[in-house]
Amino acid sequence: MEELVAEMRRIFAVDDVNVQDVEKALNGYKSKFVEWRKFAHFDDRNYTRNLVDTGNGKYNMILLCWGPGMCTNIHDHSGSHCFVKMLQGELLETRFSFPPAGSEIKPLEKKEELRFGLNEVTYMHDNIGLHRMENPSHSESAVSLHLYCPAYEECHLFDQRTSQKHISKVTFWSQYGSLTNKDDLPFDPIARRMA
Ligand code: CSS
Ligand code: FE2
Repeated sequence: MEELVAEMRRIFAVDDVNVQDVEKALNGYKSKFVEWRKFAHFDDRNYTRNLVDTGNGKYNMILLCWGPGMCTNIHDHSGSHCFVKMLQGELLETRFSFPPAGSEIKPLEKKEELRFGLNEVTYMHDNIGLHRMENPSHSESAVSLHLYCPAYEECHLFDQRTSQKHISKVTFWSQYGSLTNKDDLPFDPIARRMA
């Protein structure tokens, strides 16, 4: 994991990110529990985001911990590249078309469903569309490593039935292995809604 972070910092030292280089580095990493367990903090109510590295301001590397059945709302990625590497368990991704700006009230168009298992890597971008990620297991947890570049603090959540959107803040359950002070997390239950 430390080597992976060092490799990412090398890749991102240049100005233009090469998506293939990032995918190759993530594919090359084989998940080892002892290497990432210090970042893996679960919550009973929601999936959690645990900040691993900010890459000198070039990206956010985040470990996501998913209890059985937990899922995101349908969301965009604020124009950033989004890479996902599976470290444990399985995730189901449902992709939707990005609705045109100022679009009328109608359901989002579902495009495809994809499943990712241990050590698999996937890539997402607003150019491809929107997605929902979920842990489809009723009994097993899942852990995934996400890399977003550039890092972003807000994204949009979309209502599947109406295509209407609203802004949501990206908050961290822990940072560099230490739990975030709960006073620093938004109290507003709407702001706490996860992407
Ligand atoms: N972007 C989502 C995770 S799925 S890529 C989030 O930050 O909650
Ligand atoms: Fe996402």
